[in-house]
Amino acid sequence: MNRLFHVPLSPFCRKVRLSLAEKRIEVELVEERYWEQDPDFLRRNPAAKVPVLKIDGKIMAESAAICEYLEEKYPDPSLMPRDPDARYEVRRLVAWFDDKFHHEVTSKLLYERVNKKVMGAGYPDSTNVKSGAKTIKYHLDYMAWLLDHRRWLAGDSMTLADFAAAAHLSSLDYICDVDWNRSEIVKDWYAKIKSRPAFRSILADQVPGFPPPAHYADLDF
Ligand SMILES: N[C@@H](CCC(=O)N[C@@H](CS)C(=O)NCC(=O)O)C(=O)O
Repeated sequence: MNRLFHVPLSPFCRKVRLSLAEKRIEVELVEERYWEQDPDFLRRNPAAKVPVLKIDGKIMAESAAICEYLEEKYPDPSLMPRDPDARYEVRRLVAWFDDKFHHEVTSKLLYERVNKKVMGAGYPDSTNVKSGAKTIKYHLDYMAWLLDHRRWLAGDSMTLADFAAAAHLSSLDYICDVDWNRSEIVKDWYAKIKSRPAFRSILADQVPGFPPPAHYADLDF
């Protein structure tokens, strides 16, 4: 049986879950409290990070490498275009969300508000929270600009770039940190991606002590 060691609100784990589900690859989800540094977990991934995927008799880490492996091994349905320029744009945007957005927004909001409490690592740092809340506006505006020119973030078909963005935004939406009224075009994009069957398991996530807001799982939010 394939297994994904994950934590529910991790955007990197969510990106892999979305790719697996879109490709209809069945997987057992195993919650891994990575901060407890379980020796079995460290053996699976000495980098001590989730996601870790056990598939095809192998153990894999690093969400970008995992998603590219899934794309090459299970190409249908495809989440990468064929054309090199279009592939470049997908990779650029995946990096945008997993590096820049993560550093400027996700780590400032989600990690401060949720991870610190779950790990017993103290109270949120209000300077970080303020900075994340301010910077997400710029990112939503950038997404709106992209979607003004394209049907999906990286072009005319849905790709890994959309899953990377949706993984971060859905984790932040779980704690009510996305202002969907800022841009109708971004809201429409999220409604489209949220209604895909691949999104179901993410919408069913529950983190003890952090109930999601009512709109989180609502397709008509
Ligand atoms: N580049 C890694 C990042 C994964 C990552 O940072 N995961 C977080 C959870 S959201 C984690 O495991 N952090 C533990 C740590 O940094 O020690 C990937 O894409 O898989």
